[in-house]
Amino acid sequence: MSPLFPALVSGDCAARPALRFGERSLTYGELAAASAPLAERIRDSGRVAVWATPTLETAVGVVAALLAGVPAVPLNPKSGESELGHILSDSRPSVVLAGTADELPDPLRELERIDVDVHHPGGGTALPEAPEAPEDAAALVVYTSGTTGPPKGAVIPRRAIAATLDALADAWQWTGEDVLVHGLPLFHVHGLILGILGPLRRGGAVRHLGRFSAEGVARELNDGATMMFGVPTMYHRLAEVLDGDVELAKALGRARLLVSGSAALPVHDHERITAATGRRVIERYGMTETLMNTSVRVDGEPRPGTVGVPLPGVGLRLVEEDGSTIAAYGTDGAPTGFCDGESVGEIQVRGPNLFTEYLNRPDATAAAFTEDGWFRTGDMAVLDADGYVRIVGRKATDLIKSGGYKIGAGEIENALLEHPAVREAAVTGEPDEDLGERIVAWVVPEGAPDPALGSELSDHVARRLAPHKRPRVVHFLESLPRNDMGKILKRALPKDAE
Ligand code: MCA
Ligand code: AMP
Repeated sequence: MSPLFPALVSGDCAARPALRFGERSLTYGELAAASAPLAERIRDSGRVAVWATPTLETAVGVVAALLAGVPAVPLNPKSGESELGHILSDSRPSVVLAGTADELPDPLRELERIDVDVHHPGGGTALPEAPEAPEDAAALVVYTSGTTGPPKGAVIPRRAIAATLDALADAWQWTGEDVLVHGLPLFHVHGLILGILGPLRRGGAVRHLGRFSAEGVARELNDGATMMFGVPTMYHRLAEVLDGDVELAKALGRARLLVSGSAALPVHDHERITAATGRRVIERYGMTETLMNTSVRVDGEPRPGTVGVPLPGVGLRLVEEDGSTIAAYGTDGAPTGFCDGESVGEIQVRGPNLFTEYLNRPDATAAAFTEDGWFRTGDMAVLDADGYVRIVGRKATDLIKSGGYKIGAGEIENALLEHPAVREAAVTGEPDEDLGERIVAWVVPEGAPDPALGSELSDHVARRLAPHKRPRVVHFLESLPRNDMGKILKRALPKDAE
């Protein structure tokens, strides 16, 4: 297959900047020199875990795995014991790639550890990508939450990465001249595939902030960065400070492209940013399993509140509960059916951008596709007459999007129930200005709750799963509302009023 990173393997761009994390950076030549020997070393490994801190080491480690044709499993370095244990026993990596100074938790100490050396001497060597890696070979296994149970590993083939990044290049006129700035985590599709592999596929540069901040964004946009990627919480935080910060407004006004994704950006935040900067934020819609499906195009009409039109190569349809198609819009031809901006159906997609399977979960993989091979996203939407997609909700209320992270109510409930002071637990997502949704726990305690139990339960979830999965609010109740069958009626819970 053709290489995933032509600029890296050709050697033509050796002197061009590729990656920058704070003060540390690599040109394409240096990236080739660092990743080539690492690729050689892991070529015969099974899966390779990557301790995905927001650093050069993570980027080099993932690039090396892709060059070697070995699937990489990015790990959230803040994963709690139970989540990390599940991911390791499910994906069974043989090696873990980490930075020299990283302290790895116990379960990872059992694996062979390779410290990534980003400043390998002898810069300038370029390595051809593994010629044997076919297009449908696994490139990444990315863990994503469902409504119940632990996260599932979505197996993402090389083809999907190439297809999605090239479709975005078409929609955004994204070239090697672009310099991207972002502060997204590197263990999810948004930050890793779009935010690191995207610029590298184009032969352009990325500057990672390590941690998102308005100052960091302004500094980089004032210093030549042309695009920014972020989740709505980041744009909301920018919108909150824009009024009093003329310099930030000027910096954002300089950007060629401001892109938001992973959750809906409220129209109010779109409007505040446009009013202050003169720039429109472009939304795109994707999923771990599908990579990117739709986007507002730079040559199209920006329409806040929509996620744009299907990307090249993506087929999209809206489907009724009974399986009948309401409307469709795909690669071939104009929108058909009820493209009236009112008829709601589940978004189903197909195309080269899709994952191949959930690792070790043939049942879940089969359930995710229709009989005729379309992927059920679980997102509900309407289609406008000109093909713009407007997401109106989600099929499963037990999936929560907080800060752009997808979190299953079930996994948090299970973690809460493991705590000795919890007799019963239910978890809901409530609207939150900053996070989109905040996680709220409803707990029936064993006996009278200690005043500190709320924060203890929150810490317990952070330790077991991950800090972003911790309940932001914990309510104590005498009993949970249940129906005649004993099922918890979440809709009958009082609204969280914070
Ligand atoms: C807080 N912390 C704790 C606890 N409480 N640690 C342990 N125990 C606790 N009880 C720590 C956190 O680890 C963190 O540490 C710090 O306190 C702040 O945490 P938090 O409040 O959760 O973070 P935040 O500042 O509110 O983060 C907002 C954020 C973040 C930066 C917007 O939510 C974020 O990065 N979101 C991006 C999500 C994303 O990339 N989604 C993509 C998946 P420290 O200070 O060390 O950080 S979706 C996807 O990929 C699809 C394909 C798509 O369409 O894009
Ligand atoms: P994840 O499983 O973490 O990859 O999250 C995928 C989900 O994020 C999708 O199914 C959508 O619900 C949501 N999502 C992603 N981008 C957008 C967007 N621009 N607007 C609304 N929802 C989005």
